[in-house]
Amino acid sequence: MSQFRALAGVLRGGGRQWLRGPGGGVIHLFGPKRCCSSKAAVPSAVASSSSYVEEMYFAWLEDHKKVHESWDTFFRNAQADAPPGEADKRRPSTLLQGRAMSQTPGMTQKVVEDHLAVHTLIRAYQIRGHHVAQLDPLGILEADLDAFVPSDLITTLDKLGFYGLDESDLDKTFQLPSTTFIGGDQTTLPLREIIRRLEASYCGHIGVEFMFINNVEQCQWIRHKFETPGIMQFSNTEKRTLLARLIRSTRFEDFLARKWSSEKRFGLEGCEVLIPALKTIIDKSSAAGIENVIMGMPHRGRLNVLANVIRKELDQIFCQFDPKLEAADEGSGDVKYHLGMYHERINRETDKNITLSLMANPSHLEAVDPVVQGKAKAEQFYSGDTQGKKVMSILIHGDAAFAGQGVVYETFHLSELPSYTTHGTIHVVVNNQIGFTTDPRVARSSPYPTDVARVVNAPIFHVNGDDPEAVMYVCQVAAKWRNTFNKDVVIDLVCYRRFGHNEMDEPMFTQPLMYKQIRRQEHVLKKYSDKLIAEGVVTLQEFEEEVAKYDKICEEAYTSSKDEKILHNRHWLDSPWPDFFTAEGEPKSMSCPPTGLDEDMLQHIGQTASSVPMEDFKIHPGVSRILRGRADLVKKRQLDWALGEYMAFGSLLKDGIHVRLSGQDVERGTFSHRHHVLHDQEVDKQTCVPMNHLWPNQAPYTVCNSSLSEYGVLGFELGFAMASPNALVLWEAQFGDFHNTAQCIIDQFISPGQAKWVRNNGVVLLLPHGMEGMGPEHSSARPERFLQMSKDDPDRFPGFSGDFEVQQLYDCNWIVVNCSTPANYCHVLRRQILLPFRKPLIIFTPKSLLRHPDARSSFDDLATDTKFKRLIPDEGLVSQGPGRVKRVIFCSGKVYYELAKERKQQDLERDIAIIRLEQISPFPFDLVREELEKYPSAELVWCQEEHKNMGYYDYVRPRFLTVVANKKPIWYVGRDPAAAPATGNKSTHLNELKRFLDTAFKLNAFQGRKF
Ligand SMILES: Cc1ncc(C[n+]2csc(CCOP(=O)(O)OP(=O)(O)O)c2C)c(N)n1
Ligand SMILES: [Mg+2]
Repeated sequence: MSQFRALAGVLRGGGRQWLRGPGGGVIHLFGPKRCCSSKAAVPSAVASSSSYVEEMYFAWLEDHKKVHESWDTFFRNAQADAPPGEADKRRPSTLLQGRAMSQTPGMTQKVVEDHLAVHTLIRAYQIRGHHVAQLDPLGILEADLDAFVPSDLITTLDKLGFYGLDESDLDKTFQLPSTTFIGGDQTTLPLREIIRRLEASYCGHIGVEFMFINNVEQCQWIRHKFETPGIMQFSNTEKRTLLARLIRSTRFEDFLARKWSSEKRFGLEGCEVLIPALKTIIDKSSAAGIENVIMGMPHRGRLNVLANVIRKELDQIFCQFDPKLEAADEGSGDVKYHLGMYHERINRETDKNITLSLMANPSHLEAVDPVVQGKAKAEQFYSGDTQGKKVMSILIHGDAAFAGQGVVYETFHLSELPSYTTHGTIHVVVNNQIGFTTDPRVARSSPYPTDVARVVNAPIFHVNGDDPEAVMYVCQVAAKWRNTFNKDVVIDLVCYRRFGHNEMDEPMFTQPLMYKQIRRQEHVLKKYSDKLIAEGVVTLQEFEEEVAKYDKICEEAYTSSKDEKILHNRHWLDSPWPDFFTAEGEPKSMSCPPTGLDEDMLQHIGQTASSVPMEDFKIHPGVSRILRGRADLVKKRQLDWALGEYMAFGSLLKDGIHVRLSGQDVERGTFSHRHHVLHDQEVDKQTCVPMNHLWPNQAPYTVCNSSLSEYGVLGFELGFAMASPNALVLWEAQFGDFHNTAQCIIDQFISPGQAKWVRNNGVVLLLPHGMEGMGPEHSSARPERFLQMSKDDPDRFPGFSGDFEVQQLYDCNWIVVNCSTPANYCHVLRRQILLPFRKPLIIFTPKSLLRHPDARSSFDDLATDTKFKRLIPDEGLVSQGPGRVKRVIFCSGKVYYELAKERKQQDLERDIAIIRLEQISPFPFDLVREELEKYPSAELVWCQEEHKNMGYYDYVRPRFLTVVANKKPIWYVGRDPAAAPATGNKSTHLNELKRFLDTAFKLNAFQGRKF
């Protein structure tokens, strides 16, 4: 780098010389105007010589005076020499071939070559300049992990030889290509100046990585923003604002450190510039029309962002440090640097209203990324912001996490998908060049932590965090980029971490040299205030007054925080639903209306589901057959699974409830049963979604095939469901087995979300589940895992007054169901919306039952006064003599049909009752008790098709025992314990099934056994 700086001096010196053209005169080929027009953009800087000559030729054709007289002579000669008829042709290649060159061979060749060399050199800086940019404030590490200097950057004079140039060429003047803006309004520059300006644009405190972008207009836009001479200018007012923001950022951390020296806060020291950076992004976005910004960020600097960007009241933040304060409202709460926030205010710079929210997040780094995107998408959707002009998202990342966590990649891949795009996210990486104790050289294989963003052609602006003005500039450009192209952009704030990972950590154990340098490092606030004082922008006194003013604000807030008697978790909500709850944030009732539907509605939805509501639309004969099958069912007043789902969605849409179904291949349905999107067989991309043709003024139905991601997409849908309670948002796994690649979203957000962050979320997970001999990875949605995380007490019969069902649902953390009939599936989806609160709903959905002739419901099961059955009693022959029943088998899901068939075959329909548990959690204690009272002398069996250590058994067993007060055993019938969820061998599968069905109906199977 020092070599490089020395060279800069050499380049700046030297007298003026001009490069002579072929005729000996000064080359002056083009007019002054260079713009982003497509014409200007056509030739690339490393074009072949013919394209360069073409560029000049076309200029010459426009006006002979536009090019140097030597080129004028050259083209005149060539034209005169051309055979009749060729001289007028617009392509000069034939014209020039051989003949023209021979007119002025040596000179022309040299001019062309030197110009090409300079073009190539300019392009080299545009591509690789960032590798030598001065990005590290500490000056010890290379931001790209590599001290290697690209051989095509002129960091020493001898490297001019790479281009066939030498020192003597430095003062020659070169025509600038249309792919650079370094000339400003000059079209030619001496090579010395070209290199100097390229260095200033690409090798200073900003490193711009963008040449991989495959869109010429976008590249030109960026070049213009970073190459135009003098473009990075700030007024004194802007500089003072920047200083004031830096003061707040710095003094906030100082204040916390002073008051709570032994508390973890994951301070921002070393990257204080993050606060003015975010504020600049928000100011510029607000000026561009953005009204709502949704942000996600990790631990580092979060309290500072809450205080100084979102503007959470300081006393509310400070009281989070008081260990004695108890929470006033529900939930277990979360640590202070995870809490979310929502705030509407006036943006001081633009005087416009702006809503800022910071999403609550778990410790799991980057997990919040897709959640933020989902919420942003929903806010855009509900405000009719189809282009992302009003709502945008900002994601803040740590360098190690951004490079290491796969969900970052999954989230990037959603960024341009029609049903998932948020029309451009601004990513800010707090690149403190360390992850906890790990050096970046062992934390990633890519040069920069930001390389993952290249997959979506997002420009990446690396910037030295100790140059606040450079940071501001980059943020302005990023905001303009996002609001111009509606595409993602990344700002890599290269900074350092002044202390340990948290305030208790000793960084010298692992990074001794880095931390010796950090100790010597002057604070950015000191550097910048000195600079502004030296420039006369502020006086020392003004600076000190500004500092004192903010310190006073902090002190006063600290004093008032002492008056707080109680913590309000609700004050930290990132997504309030004011109209859905009472003013106190409570549900407006504690009951749920019946979820049935009237006959007309069932008929109408059924008919739409069986038809193609568009003219001249040719569907596939196979789909025709399916629709005809549906029509037949509707005529018979029957429902299969697909129709049950149709009834739920269609009826909710009528009531203005938006329904969004997302997941892999959901439009058709993995099992080809759904067909919510019809494809015209003759017109490409012509589709029809009958669900959107149901009612006038209905709510929109969104059904969207997702990318092949679980973690990213489930996170996204969870975020989507946060924006409004008036939407049914469903994510379907291709097979339930695959949900575990999204386990983090389930464990960290869905199960404990309300407890940690007091927010409701009604997201629905559809998880195809069932042992059908398909092997270990297409069988189990792992019910045991969901049930283990359900919080209802196994040992206590809940003593609710009022509506038991609703109270119990209100009390739980999520609802887990396995419906055995289409009608019950429809009811549970409708109940999800008709409830006066929202809880996540996990549904184990069937595969073979989708088409099972017995797994059908009648319209009567959906009649107006019907509702979801948490448990389906046995209404068959056993009901004629319940006292005589010898065994009651409880089960859930598809196994019911296997049990019922076997019982019939064995003629045991009067002796054995089969009862279906449809809602497994919260456990329907009340209904189970009712059932058990019906069959006083029967023995109790739990039967499941899953292995004993899986499925529902561990969950239901203690709860059954609670119902019977431990006076009776509940025997297990099902597969033996196993490591894999299912066998891959079909005959083993069938043998297992036969074995446990035999046990289920062997009346003496448990005789003599102790419990
Ligand atoms: C998914 C996940 N894995 C591991 C951790 C533990 N952890 C907490 S902070 C941290 C380092 C993060 O480094 P970086 O992303 O650079 O952020 P910084 O702390 O440097 O700001 C790690 C590994 C975590 N929180 N989440
Ligand atoms: Mg880091």
